[in-house]
Amino acid sequence: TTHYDHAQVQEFWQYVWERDDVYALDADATDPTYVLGMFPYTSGTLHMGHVRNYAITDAYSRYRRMRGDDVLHPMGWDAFGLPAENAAFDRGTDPESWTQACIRRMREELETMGFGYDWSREITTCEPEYYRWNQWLFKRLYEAGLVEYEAATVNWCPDCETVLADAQVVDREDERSESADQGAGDAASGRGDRVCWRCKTPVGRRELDQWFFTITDYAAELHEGLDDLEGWPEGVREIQRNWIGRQEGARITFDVAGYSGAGGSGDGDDDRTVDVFSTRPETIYGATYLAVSPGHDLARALAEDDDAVADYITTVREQDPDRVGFSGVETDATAVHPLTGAELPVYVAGYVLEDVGTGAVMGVPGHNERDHSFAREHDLPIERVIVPDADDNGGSGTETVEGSPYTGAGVLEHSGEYDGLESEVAGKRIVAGHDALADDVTYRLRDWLISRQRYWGTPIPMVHCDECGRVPVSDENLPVELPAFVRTTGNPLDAAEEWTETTCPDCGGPARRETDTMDTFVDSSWYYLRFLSPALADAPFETEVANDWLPIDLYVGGDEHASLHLLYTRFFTKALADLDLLERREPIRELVSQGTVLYDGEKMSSSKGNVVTPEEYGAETTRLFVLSAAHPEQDFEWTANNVRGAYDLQQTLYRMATAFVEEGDARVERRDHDEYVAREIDRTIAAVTEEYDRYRFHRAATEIRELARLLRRYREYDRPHGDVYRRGLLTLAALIAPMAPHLGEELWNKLRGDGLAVEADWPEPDHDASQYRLERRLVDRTLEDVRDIVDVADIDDPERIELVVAPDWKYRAAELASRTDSGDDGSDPVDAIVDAVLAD
Ligand code: ANZ
Ligand code: ZN
Repeated sequence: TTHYDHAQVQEFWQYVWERDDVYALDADATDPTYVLGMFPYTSGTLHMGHVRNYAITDAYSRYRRMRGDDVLHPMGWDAFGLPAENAAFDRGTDPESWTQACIRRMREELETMGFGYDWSREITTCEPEYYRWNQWLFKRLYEAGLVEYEAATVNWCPDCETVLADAQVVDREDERSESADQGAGDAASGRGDRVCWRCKTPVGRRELDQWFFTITDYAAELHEGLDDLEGWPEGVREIQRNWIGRQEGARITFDVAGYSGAGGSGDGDDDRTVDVFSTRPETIYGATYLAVSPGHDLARALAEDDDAVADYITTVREQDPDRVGFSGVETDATAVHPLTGAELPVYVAGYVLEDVGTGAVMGVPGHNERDHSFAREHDLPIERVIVPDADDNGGSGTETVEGSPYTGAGVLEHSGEYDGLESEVAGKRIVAGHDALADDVTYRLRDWLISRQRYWGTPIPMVHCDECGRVPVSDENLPVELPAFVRTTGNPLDAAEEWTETTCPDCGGPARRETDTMDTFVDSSWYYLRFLSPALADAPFETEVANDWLPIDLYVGGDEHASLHLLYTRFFTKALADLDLLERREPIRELVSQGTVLYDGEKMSSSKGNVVTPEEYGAETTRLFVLSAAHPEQDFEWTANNVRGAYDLQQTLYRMATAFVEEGDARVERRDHDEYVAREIDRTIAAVTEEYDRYRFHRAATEIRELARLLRRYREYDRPHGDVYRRGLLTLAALIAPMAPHLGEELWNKLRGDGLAVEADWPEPDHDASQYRLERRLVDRTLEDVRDIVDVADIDDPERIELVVAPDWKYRAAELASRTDSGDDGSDPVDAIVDAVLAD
């Protein structure tokens, strides 16, 4: 039969690959090429984003393998998280069974797609063998001072009496927040009427002690390191830069006096200082008040004697952050302006954020939007100290600053000795000229809150003892395993009383286990290391192996992970390096942030019901289509037509190989156009190699199609030369095998009859192909078109003509030229073609 039965072909080769264990990493590999796709969250089914992601890593690993590399291409499961808990709650099952069922289904789907993984390295984050190392690593970070236990504000449902993850806080209209995927990573948008997903009660706020990783200790390195990540898309680096939010400015110290509280912070002094951070020190003469956040030490101290302050702090804490606005309370304290000596009022204000800068600001209403709003609301003076440069015609120079603040650069006024200076120069001089000011850099990055008051995660390995305080569980007692799941509105771990009761590792007295579990982003921050030694029993990974095998050579995933996951992974790597567990400080060499698959302009997703399942067209068609549709980083539209195109290509290649084998009808003497085709084969090998090296699968596919078309013409025209034609077909089989491995095997098998394409050597050009590697983008030119182009452009350089000439046209013309004998003198047939065209 000449019909390519994709289902049968897929099943057959998948069986052979598994039987021959072709994807297992060679046991003596010393420095394998590490290709990794972001492991999937166990949601129950693969979506088109996964398929695209894993088609990319699969094609690249197959290509590297054929180039002769040892390749590490593993797969695992991001298996903890809130959705499993919700599903279990809704369906009366437990998260463990639900997750394992999801894994079974998804693994089958991956296998159906023919993705080649070393399944002996499979890891599952919800299994104690994995999460014990989360606990172990938590302890190492704890010992290194990178873990803190601090009060933080959480969403609280007063009816269910439980903490809610951001994903469990929904708009009143919504059934459930759509982005329930990764749990509580991103902050909820906070607009509208925010209610509990389960009981629809409006959500409040609560203060709870929570566990943090102090990622901010690495802010500077995380920021600077981005410049050297040359294999990362600039867009992702920019997202990380913004996330880290480096800001240059000055730290300004204000003396504060006039309140009677003893302070409570233990420094015992009535007079204290408050540092503020400002990006615009040149506006200092416009400062008309000082404001501290409700969590600032000064606010706490003032609250002791001032009920209004205490009440305000409580109110803000319980409020939805979006409701806080520009509320604030004036205190009895005053701050001394460090340059003018003026006494400024001191406010506690909710718009000043506790963990940004120093948690305090100097209010400059004339030049800062937020300060302006605050001043309007509290009748504070608004002063203008910078006017736009006259020749800047930057606008509102004459307008009063009452109406709107002037936030641009300009020239100073009402600023003492600095009047008349350009703002940038003035800023530098002001900082240099006063002890109360110093250059400073801050980062918007916050510490990583890892506590989740949920069941389906890694238990934080700490106990609370009345005598000893917080004590880590000893290493010998890891893992702290999850107790059986119970269905409850709150945190099931709080309900597991027997589990919670334990003894203190220090004093042996009664103690309670920590019931918070870890953010699932902890699991994914170091999983890439576990793949290196997945069965290791006494450590999370082997340092020597990691030092030899890292970095990840190619990491592929969706751009929704451009900020958090990739930042956390980089943080973990640096922290592990500081713990002497690793040499490398950056885990990923090349990163591909794959684009979105669209359907009618919308993201293909199960919630929109527009998922085209791979089975509809066969796995191979889907793979080939998603790879050939666009550059991996670009979005593309799923269109039936182009899917059909990917299907037809397979049929064509299959028919060509079948016909050749069956008919065996070939010439033995070589003519000019045989040489031409032979060189085109070489040229294609060189071009496809270059495209695969840069993950430009869509361009590799175009080259492959062009060669296929040339070979077809070659054969249709006359009996082709046996060796040339056969080599052409074998080349196609090898070149397409990384993207369409089942087809690759089938062709290889037909033409060679032995060995597997997956283990074949990557083809090498017979000739020096470099001289033929001219770019050709116009593939469907006819003779007439070419003559027009040559005429219009008045081109007389044959190389430039070659740029616009399609290979199949060149073949036909080469044949024409050889028949008119113009190629017999050994001249380049392409020259002869050009002559023929021009002479016509
Ligand atoms: C005085 C000033 C004058 C500022 C001026 C800006 C403009 P942006 O504005 O995003 O670049 N800031 C500092 N710490 C803060 C905190 N904990 N909570 C809220 N705001 C805080 O951020 C820099 C500015 O944010 C800082 O510079 C500070 O206001 C404010 F014409 O200081 B500025
Ligand atoms: Zn104790």
